[in-house]
Amino acid sequence: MKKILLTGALGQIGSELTTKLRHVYGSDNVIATDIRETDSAVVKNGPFEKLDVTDAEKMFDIAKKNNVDTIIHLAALLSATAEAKPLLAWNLNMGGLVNALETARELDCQFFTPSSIGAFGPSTPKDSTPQDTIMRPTTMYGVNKVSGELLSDYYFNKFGVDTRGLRFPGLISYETLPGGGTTDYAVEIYYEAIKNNRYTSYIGEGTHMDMMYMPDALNAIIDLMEADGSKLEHRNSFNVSAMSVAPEDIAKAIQVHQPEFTLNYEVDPVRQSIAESWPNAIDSSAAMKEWGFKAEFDLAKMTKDMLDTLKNK
Ligand code: VAH
Repeated sequence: MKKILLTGALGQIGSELTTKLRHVYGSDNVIATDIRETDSAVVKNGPFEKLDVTDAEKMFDIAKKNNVDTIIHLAALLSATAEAKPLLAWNLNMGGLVNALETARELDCQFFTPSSIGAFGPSTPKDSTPQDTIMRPTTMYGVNKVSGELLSDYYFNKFGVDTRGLRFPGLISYETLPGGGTTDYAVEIYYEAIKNNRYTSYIGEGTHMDMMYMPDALNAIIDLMEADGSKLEHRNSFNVSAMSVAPEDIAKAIQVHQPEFTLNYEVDPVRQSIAESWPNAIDSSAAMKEWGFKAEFDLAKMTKDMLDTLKNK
């Protein structure tokens, strides 16, 4: 990666990945784009352009003008929003992806887009979910993600585009709040712990999902993109996870620091049913074997860092 075009740069992953990539590759070598513009560091600290990813011509023009060699395509609607607006999700998630893949093909760029544990469905083995297994998601987001994996593999096999992807778990971070996800509760709980020392979870007790702290997610993207492609047996997309937790597990980790913290539940049936269609815990061994994936943060270490940082924020 030398010159990178990033879409969805103001989102939960994009806002931190843009800053990290600018540190690693140089600010002028990371062109951040998003459909909106704010006065954030992403916009102020390096090249930024407004881009609606359904505008193929503008995406191509920005990529060509900046002579990029890498496209990191993050712009997408997340699971809960996609379930509420399925046709918009299909048009944006798939239309944007096709435009990004076509731009990568025409300009010979390396390509990354995230998949998700949402690409799995109720018939997928729920524990130690294998890298290669049945994938019949029952959500629009899952249909988008599994289609995106197949399309990205197609562009590699048919056109030789160096496509790579990660099936992300829920991502926990303190810079930018996620929007419209099913796992957002795992971010909200830390903000509420600081503000009110209590949280009401919309995901029910005992509902396990894979999670990962944002620093590990950012390192995984860079490590995968810098990995020797000849050693990759898989491409789109690798299972990666750092922990499998239920809401009560996070609450217990918070109570180590805030013993009075309380958790209660008001389950949202839509997001609960999405969560229940996903695995409890996936197997990351292919990523570990093929490009050395390793998560540094477990639940205890992440919780301490989240609480310490949010207290000072
Ligand atoms: C969502 N945060 O909740 C995203 C992610 C695995 C979950 O894909 O939709």
